[in-house]
Amino acid sequence: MPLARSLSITSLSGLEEWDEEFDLEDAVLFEIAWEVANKVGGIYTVIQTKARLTAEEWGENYFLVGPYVESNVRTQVELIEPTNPALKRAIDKMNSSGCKVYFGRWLIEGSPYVVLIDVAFTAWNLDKWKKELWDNFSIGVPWFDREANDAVLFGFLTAWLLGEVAQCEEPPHILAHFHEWLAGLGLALCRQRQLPVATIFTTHATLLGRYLCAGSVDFYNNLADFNVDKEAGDRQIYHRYCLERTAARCAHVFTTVSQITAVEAEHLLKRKPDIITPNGLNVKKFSAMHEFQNLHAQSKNRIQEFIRGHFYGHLDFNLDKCLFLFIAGRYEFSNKGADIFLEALARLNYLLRVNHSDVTVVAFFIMPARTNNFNVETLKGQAVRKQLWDTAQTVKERFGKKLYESLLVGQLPDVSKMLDKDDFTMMKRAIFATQRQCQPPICTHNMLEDSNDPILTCIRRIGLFNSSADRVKVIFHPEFLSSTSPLLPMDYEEFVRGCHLGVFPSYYEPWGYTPAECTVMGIPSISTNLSGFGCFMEEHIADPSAYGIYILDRRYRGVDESCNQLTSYLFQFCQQSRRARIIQRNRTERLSDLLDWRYLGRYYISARHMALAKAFPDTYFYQPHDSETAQGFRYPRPASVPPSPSLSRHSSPRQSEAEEDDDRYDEDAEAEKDRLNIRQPLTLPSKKARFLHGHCR
Ligand code: U2F
Ligand code: UDP
Ligand code: G6P
Repeated sequence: MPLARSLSITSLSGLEEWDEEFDLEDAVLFEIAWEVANKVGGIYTVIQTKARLTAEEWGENYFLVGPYVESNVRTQVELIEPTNPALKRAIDKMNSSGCKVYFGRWLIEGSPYVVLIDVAFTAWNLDKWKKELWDNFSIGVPWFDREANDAVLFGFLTAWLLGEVAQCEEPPHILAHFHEWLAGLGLALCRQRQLPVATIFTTHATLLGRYLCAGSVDFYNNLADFNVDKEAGDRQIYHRYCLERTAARCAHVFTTVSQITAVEAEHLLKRKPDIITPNGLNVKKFSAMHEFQNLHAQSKNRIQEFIRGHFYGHLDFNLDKCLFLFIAGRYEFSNKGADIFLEALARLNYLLRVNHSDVTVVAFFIMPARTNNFNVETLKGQAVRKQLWDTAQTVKERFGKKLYESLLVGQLPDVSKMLDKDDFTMMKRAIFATQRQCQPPICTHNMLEDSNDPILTCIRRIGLFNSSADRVKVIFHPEFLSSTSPLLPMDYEEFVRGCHLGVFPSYYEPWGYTPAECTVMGIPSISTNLSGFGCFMEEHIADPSAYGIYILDRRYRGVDESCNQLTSYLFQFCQQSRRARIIQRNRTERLSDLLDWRYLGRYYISARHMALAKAFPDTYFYQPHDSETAQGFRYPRPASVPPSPSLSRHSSPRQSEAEEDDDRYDEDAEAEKDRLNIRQPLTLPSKKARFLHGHCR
């Protein structure tokens, strides 16, 4: 078996470093998820961004296992012969027994190996396997639940694969990390068949939690009291719930993505997670320190171009004083907080109007819904803008030619003759084309369920119709963004960079990648203390809002109060000067290291060590770091923010206006000062693992 490389992290400016070396020789890691090379949602982001670090740590001994989806494989995977002899034998054996299992390299950073299983090809086993599931676990899966059927097939096939690897001569120590209920059955089968496999189960949300929150249940106050079997049964997800609960209960190590989901799991899945494994990102650092600010300016220009087209004929606001806000993600209207965002926008509109503000806010809603493609009015907007641009270019060329000819004969041009009648006719025609009878549209697409769509219904109720008196305009883009779109040709990352603030006031959010992505791009965001991300940031930053991390209280306040708090955050944000926004973005971006897998990956490492030690106690020994209360860190209040508690409430950079006028104020010096301060640790339940190989307890 080739040697795995060990991990050594030394370059996380200011953060506690992890530089322990440990020996992973003789162990192989399988990471199993339905979203391996298959984008469905947030779990894909977890696996895809973490791959580079895990591949660095495990080298040739790291294998991701997922479903074979032809369209994905064609664009993302290079199929090759299996590199590992034990795995090659296992795959060959399965393929000669009527399965289709592929091996390749996933073409992402870290190029990890992937084993992709065609579940449909073995669907003829479904009834047999379902019977086995019923006989051994008493879980009955109904025929009509396609996703659960896939989970059964995927589960039996992954357990088969691991069983084959375990049967080879001189088998390695196998560690298998399963993500989410769709992959969970493979774990339960490994345990039931008593395979020599160390298992980890990570849940990214609980099924019941998601369903209960989407209804009108007071979730967090009743967590301990739900009759879980009945609630699952009422929602016709009892079998899925059983698969999830079985995996959580059977795992050697059970983890969730945040503390808030840990509490949820304890009550709904009846097992307290052994460790929290927060979600990280693969943070790219630019060599020029403020490059991300330039990218913001570039992307913002492109969004402004779109706005010019969208609001043609109604461009009565100053684009230079226009702020772009957005919410994005799964279309779960109340779970994602789109409901209170809209309500807060209506209140903000009122505040900006009565205060005669010259700021205009454009709020984007990027949430995929069922549509019939772009609507004509929106496409026309971009066509009109293009036509005006072309007209201006034509006139400019003709103007330029006359100017040139005049200079050639040594004369200054007669300005009154530079534009002739034809030019004016052309320009008048172009201006006439910008006349519009209707308001600029709210929605960019033809919605299939227009009359009962929750966002559109709410907009109708609160009356935000993009009228010229409104200081808050709304654009609903019910499709994920793409750089090939004829309307807004930008990918999601470019779009986020061009915006000023991400707004994610979620009610149910186990982690929430969207605000984390904003942070590493240096874009401030609003999240809540009911989201894994919000709680994590609250725990690690003394004054989050000073860093552009606004955390809404949805835990201890009623909806109306939370909405007022959101409105006041938005209003405060609108009052910031450009200089203040630039300083704030710098501070936000400084938090990137905290969200980097190079830092957060250590929790996965601990979970793996814990599992190996539990499954193979004669070989591996796990001991948490010296003291149980291992010290972590906390980002201090930025050096330039006054430390007085009375001021800390509004500690956005606006409060530091004195510094804005102060020539001596130096952001880079502030950054350095903060980095040094970080070295003074406060609290964090971080357990640094000491991991010994080859020693018995
Ligand atoms: C959790 O998020 P999930 O990804 O597990 O959420 P799901 O509901 O299972 O997946 C829904 C995904 O489907 C995608 C969209 C969603 O993320 O990207 N989608 C789509 O591609 N097209 C559509 O038309 C509609 C939806 C959890 F909830 C998060 O808080 C965590 O951050 C995440 C990772 O741990 O896991
Ligand atoms: N996203 C995307 N394109 C878009 C909007 C969002 O790819 O146009 C991605 C975004 O980058 C994030 C994911 O969708 O990674 C949403 O993840 P999050 O954890 O916020 O919520 P989930 O939908 O997984 O519950
Ligand atoms: C970045 C650019 C600046 C630009 C600013 C606009 O910092 O480097 O050149 O002026 O963005 O900021 P704003 O918040 O107004 O979009």
